[in-house]
Amino acid sequence: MAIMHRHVVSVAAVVLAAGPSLAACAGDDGHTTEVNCALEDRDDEFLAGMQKTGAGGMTFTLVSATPSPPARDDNTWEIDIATPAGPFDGTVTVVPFMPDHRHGTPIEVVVTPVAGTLGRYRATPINLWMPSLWEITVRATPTAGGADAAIFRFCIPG
Ligand SMILES: [Cu+2]
Repeated sequence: MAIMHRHVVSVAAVVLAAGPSLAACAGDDGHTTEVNCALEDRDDEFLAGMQKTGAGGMTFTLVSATPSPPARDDNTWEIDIATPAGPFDGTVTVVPFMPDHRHGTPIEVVVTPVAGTLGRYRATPINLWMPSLWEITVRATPTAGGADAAIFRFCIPG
């Protein structure tokens, strides 16, 4: 019961903060029931060092996640990005999105290069504020050439 109550409060807070565009989320997707991630088969199994390859051939390695595995509310990730030619250098964005609810989070993820390790980026806060499936899109745009992206999918229990 305590979990349900806390959840309703957090939904209301975000709806108030973000305006009416998120209002539909609170009523139509069963948020008051507990999310059982064991029943979710679209998510990735988190593993430090897990890697995805974008359509353009860049690799995106989730070097570390804090907390581990990814959990509700604020997360910090370190991501290594490489092109076939070597470590990536350019602009990186990280955007969380809930595909079933069609919304993200009002808190922008700040992405900064990690000093001393070419191609490594720290992303924080990745604010996964609601239980259920999240898609976290990591997009890398080089100073020259085409952008590439990878999507990490995690189910947040609650
Ligand atoms: Cu949602």
